[in-house]
Amino acid sequence: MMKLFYKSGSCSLAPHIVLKESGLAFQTEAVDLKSKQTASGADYWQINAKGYVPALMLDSGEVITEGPAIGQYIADQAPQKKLAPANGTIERVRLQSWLTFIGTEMHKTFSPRSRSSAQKCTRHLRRFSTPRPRRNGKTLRWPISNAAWAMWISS
Ligand SMILES: N[C@@H](CCC(=O)N[C@@H](CS)C(=O)NCC(=O)O)C(=O)O
Repeated sequence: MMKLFYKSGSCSLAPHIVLKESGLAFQTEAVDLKSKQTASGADYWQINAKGYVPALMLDSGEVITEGPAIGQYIADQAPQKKLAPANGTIERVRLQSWLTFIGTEMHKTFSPRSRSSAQKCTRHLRRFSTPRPRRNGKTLRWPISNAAWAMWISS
């Protein structure tokens, strides 16, 4: 069974949400980011040499790191849930573009410390999204996938 290594209140929430939404079977194991020990006493450096969460261990023992890669891997395991657009489509590239933007331009340089600042940032991020015409004539912002939102909200 897949196992997500996580820390509460951190960006590992994003793949955790994607796992829940996927309906796939998974386990979780908390990581103490100070001591780099997992809840079962394992040395986290041996699991993820980068020392940070999230990390996803597959049945094979292989470990995937980096939230955007983990989220998309999970989404691809449950295509019927439509958590991410299909690989090779322009929509998928748009998701990857947002995830890269969030991961590289925002996550490390800026962390909202309160709900109100997170909401402010979410409004700001919405303004970046591309407006699309709707059938009823109203304008709809291009929907950023749940995974991208989850990544943002939990960063
Ligand atoms: N590039 C990584 C960043 C992961 C990251 O920054 N994780 C933080 C929590 S949000 C962490 O574990 N920090 C502890 C540390 O770096 O020691 C990703 O997107 O998954």
